Amino acid sequence: MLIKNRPGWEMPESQATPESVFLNRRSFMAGGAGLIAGSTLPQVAAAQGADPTLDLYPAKKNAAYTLDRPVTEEDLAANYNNFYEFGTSKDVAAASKKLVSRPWTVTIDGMVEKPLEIGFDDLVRKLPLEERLYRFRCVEAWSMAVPWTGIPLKAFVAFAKPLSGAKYIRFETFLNPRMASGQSQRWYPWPYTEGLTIAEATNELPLLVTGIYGKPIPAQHGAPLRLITPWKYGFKSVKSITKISFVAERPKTFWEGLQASEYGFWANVNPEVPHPRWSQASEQVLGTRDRKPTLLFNGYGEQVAGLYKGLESERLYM
Ligand SMILES: Nc1nc2c(c(=O)[nH]1)N[C@H]1C(S)=C(S)[C@@H](COP(=O)(O)O)O[C@H]1N2
Ligand SMILES: [Mo]
Repeated sequence: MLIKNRPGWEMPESQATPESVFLNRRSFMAGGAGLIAGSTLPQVAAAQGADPTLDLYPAKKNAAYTLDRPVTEEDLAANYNNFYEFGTSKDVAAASKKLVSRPWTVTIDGMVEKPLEIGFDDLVRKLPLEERLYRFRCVEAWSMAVPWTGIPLKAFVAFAKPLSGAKYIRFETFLNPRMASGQSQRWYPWPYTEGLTIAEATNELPLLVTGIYGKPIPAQHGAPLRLITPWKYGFKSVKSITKISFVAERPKTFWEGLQASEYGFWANVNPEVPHPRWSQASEQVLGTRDRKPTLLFNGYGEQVAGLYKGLESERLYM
C-alpha cells in the first residue's frame, strides 16, 4: 500500500500532469467509449476530466448534527474565504484555482505503527465518509453554517495506529510558492501548520473534510483534504493537508509562529475572551443582517467541555 508518488505540489505547474489529463489521453487512444465500458465509476469520472471521487457524493447524512439557523448559501461560502497561500483578501476563489490537487499524496508519519505515503483517492476509499451540518466561527467574528462531508478524525486516528507516546497530531499544508504566490511572502511561517491533542482528535466532532454542499471540496475551501473543528476558531481548520504527524510535543502552529500574543494553541470559542482586534461577544452571520451572541465552545460544549477539565490554568480561549 506504500505509494511513492512525487506530489504535484512539488513541481512547477507547467510540469504537473493532473491525472484527469493523463486518463483523457488514454481513453482517447483506446477509442474512448471502449475503455469506459469496462471501467469502474471513478475511472469513468476521471476519464471525463471529473473529480475521481465524484461517485462518493452525496455521502450519507449524519442526522445527529443539527443547526439553529439556515444553511449559508453555497455561493456566499465559496466567495468569502481565508486562504493566505493565495492572497490575504476574502476574494481568493479565482486565485486558488492554481491549486493542483491531483495527484495528491498524504504523508502519515511520526509516532505511528507504520509510516505511510498514500494517494488521497486511495485514502478516501479506505475510511467512512459522512455529511454533517456544522456552524463555523472565524476569529474575525463572522460565521456560517455549512454541510461538510468528511471522515471522522477519530476513524482516521484508528487507521493510522499511533504509538502510546503520541500525544498530539500535527497537520501541514503543501509548500509551493510557485503554485501559491502568497507563500513568497517570507514573513509568514509557511507552510501552514496546526495541531490537536490526541484526546481532541478522538472526540466525535473533528472531521477530515473532503467535500462541501454534497460535492468534492473546491480549491478555495482547501481541496482535497482539510480539517474542521467546529468548537474552535476557524484558523484551526487547516486546508489542503499533505502531512499528518503523530508527535510527543505540542506543535507550534502557523498563527502562533506569526503572533503568539494573539493566537494560542487551544483557540476554543469563548464570547468572554476578546481577541486584541475583535470582540468575540457576538458574530455576524454571513449573508444576513443578524448579529448573534457567541456561544461558549461555539455551542458544542456538550461534546467537548470535558476535554478541558483540569486545564483551566491554560490559555484555552485564544
Ligand atoms: N492552509 C490554510 N488553511 C486555512 C487558512 C489559510 O489561510 N491557509 N485560513 C484559516 C482561516 S483563518 C479560516 S476562517 C478558514 C476559512 O475556511 P473557508 O475559506 O473554507 O471558509 O480556513 C482556515 N484554514
Ligand atoms: Mo479565520
